[in-house]
Amino acid sequence: MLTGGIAVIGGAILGPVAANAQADSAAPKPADVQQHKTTPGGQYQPSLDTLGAKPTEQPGTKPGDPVLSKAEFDQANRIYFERCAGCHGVLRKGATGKPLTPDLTKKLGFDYLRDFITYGSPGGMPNWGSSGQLSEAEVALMARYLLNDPAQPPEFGLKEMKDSWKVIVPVAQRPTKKLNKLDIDNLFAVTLRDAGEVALIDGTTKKIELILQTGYAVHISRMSASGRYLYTVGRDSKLNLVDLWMDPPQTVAELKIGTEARSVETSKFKGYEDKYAIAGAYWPPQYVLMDGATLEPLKVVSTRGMTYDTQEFHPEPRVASIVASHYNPEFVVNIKETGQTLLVNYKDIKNLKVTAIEAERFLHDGGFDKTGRYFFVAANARHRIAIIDTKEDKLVKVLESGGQTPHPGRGANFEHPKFGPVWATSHLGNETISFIGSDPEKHKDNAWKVVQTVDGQGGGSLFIKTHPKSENIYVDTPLNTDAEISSSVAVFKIKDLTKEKPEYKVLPIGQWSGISEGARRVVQGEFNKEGNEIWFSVWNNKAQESAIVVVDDKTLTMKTVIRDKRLVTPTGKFNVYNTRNDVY
Ligand code: DHE
Repeated sequence: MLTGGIAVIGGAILGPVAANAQADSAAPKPADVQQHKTTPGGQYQPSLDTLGAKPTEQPGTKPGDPVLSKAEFDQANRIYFERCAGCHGVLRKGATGKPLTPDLTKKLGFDYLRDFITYGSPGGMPNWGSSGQLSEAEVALMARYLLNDPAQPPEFGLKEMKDSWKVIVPVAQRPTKKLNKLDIDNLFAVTLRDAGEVALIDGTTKKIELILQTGYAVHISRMSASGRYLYTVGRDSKLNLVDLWMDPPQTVAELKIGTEARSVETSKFKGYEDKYAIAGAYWPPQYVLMDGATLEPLKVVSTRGMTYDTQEFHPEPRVASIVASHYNPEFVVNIKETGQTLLVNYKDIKNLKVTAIEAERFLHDGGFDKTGRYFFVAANARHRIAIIDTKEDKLVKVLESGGQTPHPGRGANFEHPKFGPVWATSHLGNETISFIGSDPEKHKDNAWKVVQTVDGQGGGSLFIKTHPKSENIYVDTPLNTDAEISSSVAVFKIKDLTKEKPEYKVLPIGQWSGISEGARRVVQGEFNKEGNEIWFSVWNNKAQESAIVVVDDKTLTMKTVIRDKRLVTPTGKFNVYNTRNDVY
């Protein structure tokens, strides 16, 4: 359901769109804004609800500031972190939205703020009041809250991490060989988002082998280089380390690395397999290097610092995607607000070497090219892709993605019939699917250029997928506002890309699931190890039934539907083999 400019998905509010509060000189008039529509790209913003739920100290009131009681402050603070902080920043210094610090808000005044929050703006601010999302009293409360100093949520350093750290099964008590009969390489770790759980599903039998308790609104899973260990990260920054050799697999260690986090990865360079793990936080802005087998936190590094372009201090640069280099003992850590890609060398953690690459602001998600050397990362709010050479440790290029708000997931690699090897992304903001040349040796003229764009079903796409053995490219559109489009997937035949206007086939995955209730958003295709079938989540809200639909890649027909009451809000799926080997 899309309400008042925010996407309410699977029962979770994804957050507000970017605002331009202080950009407009006069309060917006209802007549100007009634028509404005929020784009899917704008709807997809972080909701910092873990932070919102934490007790935060109320800043003192300056003379002339509106006075908020403790109860009013707590309520406003919660609303701010859940709905506003994703765009305007935890400290209100601005991110994709404008800053809302008191020096600016006081110039605008109470009436302006109240009206802006009520009616929103065509620039992207949702109409929180007139949509009914916030009551009149809540809007007035938020306007008063914004006239006060920002609240500063607590830091989370090594001490707090160590206090949260649990080694449930010490390394010495773990098996020395695989004890269970699971086909680990073809297991799928499936995020059960609103349950705070991960399901382990067998890729052949489609049986749910196990449900693991994980962090709040668990986000992604990554596998160690050997495939033995599975790491999950919750939005509350809780990491679970699962030993897949045990019978049954179980969580062997836990750690919290902050208050809000989204990414985790493990060392993959030769000689360092399974040795280190890394996780990145949104709050506090930091990344943490850990022992791969126990999650013992070894080094906490702040990301606060200068923006790459204007070289201004940013107090809360969030850590977005992290991947492990195959060419150097390094993690590739992408920092949103400062626009830097950090190559963090883990060879000598005591004397940490970090190469800071000037990439682009608002880095989000990305993946490698098929050789594993070049990393493509979407600077989504800038509509650009930055390409990093992880062998030479340098920026290759930043280019326009060809569409609005690129969101590749890890992207898709295939041999284009005309242009040679390409990496592909779809877009949140429109129907464009872009193919970027990725072979600087044999196809030099095409390398690092958008060689072709094709039109998919519409905007609201989050993930594009193929497999080296597949002849198809699958594009989801879970955030499209049209129910038929958000519950289906477009499939392009690679061989048809030579046509002037390549056509796609629509797979009605939501309908195939047999579920009739809910929005049935279809999200994130993931191939099995063989590369002959692709799994899609049919994502309803927590109180409704969800499912996973397995599609035969050759015939593009439905093969199996996994329906089980334990499959609560399934979203991301991570096949062990494909994830540990970066096959996509
Ligand atoms: Fe994600 C990856 C952040 C909302 C499903 N998501 C990522 C990554 C980041 C990120 C930084 C890259 C991790 C990496 O590679 O190391 N996601 C965010 C947000 O900030 C955002 C927009 C809002 C929020 O408050 O969290 C957000 N993400 C979502 C969802 O609503 C999705 C669709 C459903 C869910 O489970 O939460 C979702 N994100 C995913 C998935 C991946 C991901 C499935 C990994 C894709 C892959 O193929 O690797």
